[in-house]
Amino acid sequence: MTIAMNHYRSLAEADPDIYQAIQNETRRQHEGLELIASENFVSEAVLQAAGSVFTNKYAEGYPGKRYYGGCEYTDVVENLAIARAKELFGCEHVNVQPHSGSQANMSVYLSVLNYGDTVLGFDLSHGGHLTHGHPLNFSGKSYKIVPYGVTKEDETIDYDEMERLANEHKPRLILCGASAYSRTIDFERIASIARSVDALCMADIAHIAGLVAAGIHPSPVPYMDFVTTTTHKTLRGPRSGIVMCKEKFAKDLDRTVFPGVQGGPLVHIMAAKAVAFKEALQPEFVEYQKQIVVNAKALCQGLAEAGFRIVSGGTDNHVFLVDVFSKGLFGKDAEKALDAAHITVNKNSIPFDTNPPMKGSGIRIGTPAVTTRGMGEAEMTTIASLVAEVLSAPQDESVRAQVSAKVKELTAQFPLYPNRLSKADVASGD
Ligand code: DSN
Repeated sequence: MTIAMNHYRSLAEADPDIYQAIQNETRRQHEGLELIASENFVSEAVLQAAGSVFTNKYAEGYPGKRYYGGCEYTDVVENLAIARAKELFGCEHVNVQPHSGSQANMSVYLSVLNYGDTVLGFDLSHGGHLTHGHPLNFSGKSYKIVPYGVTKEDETIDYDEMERLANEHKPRLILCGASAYSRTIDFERIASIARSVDALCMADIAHIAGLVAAGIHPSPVPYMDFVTTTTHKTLRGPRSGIVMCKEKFAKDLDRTVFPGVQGGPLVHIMAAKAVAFKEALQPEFVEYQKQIVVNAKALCQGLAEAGFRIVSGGTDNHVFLVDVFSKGLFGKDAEKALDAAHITVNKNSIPFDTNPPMKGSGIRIGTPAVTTRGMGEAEMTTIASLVAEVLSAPQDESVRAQVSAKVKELTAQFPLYPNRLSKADVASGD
């Protein structure tokens, strides 16, 4: 009896340490300015689905073909996630089981490549991703990676060089997509380069998936053999991934995701993905994505006016890189100073960086999270001046304290998770 009773205690009662950490994190998210380009704030509905009893369920297999009983409601969830993702992106086939973007990418590679095959991938130090061939990642260890990058002149993707490399190396796969690239990607051109050398092509749209879904960035889906994405960045779903592909690759892809790469899917997270896809199909989502870009341009312009060099001179999407080393600062120190003022960014290498990645010459700034809170261009101008104030005196604790107070004032006007926040306030004793 006691065992069963204890099982249903609230988190606050059962584990005050973890409860307190969650409350503190709720407050941290509310009180700070979140400018990490890959982060966002999911809706209450997505949070509820992610925290649901589906976490209890094993469901290896696919709808209608499971290795476990009791999957009737899991099938409802997975079928809805599939149908909604197809409607959202207009893809022929989608697998909604990958736990993450890395596993989504791994599933594509393992379904069409042999170890040692040649792959063209966007250089991490020019804005690419770890799983697109970094030497320390499984991708770089498993395949012969030929990196392409951006031009020195305008810091945009060097498509001519990509074409030259494709002709020289005859890759089996050309990868595109980025983690720190602020310009529109010409997916059609990349796919045509791939076709010209008989290579397959894959776009990883983790960062821009929301923009693509809303029609703000051209979609790679008509052109690419595979499109992968995480679901938690601009798409504003739970932390997870999906893979889309042309029908002819569907069977191999599904077999690679399960049982090739993963065991049981995270059904609670598939449920949360389904909820996020439904949200992304609403007209408000298009408005939200438009505002993300308007905000990024405004914030970028504010920082340029404050004298910072912006990589490639601006942004077409949700993210941009600020070359803080042009003002004598390492990205690492800029990140630390801003963190102390409750403005969260991440240090980032810039193309042709002369500093090591752990120091970095840049910081990466993105607007998905602040836009979710309802902030607009006026707030972006304010944020630009707050960032500039901190970075003009990065060691000055009084500046940090002043900016921190202004950040708190600003964020108080845009409450985040109000239902959860009041509990967080009570828990902190404020
Ligand atoms: N680590 C992610 C980012 O911050 O962009 C990419 O997976």
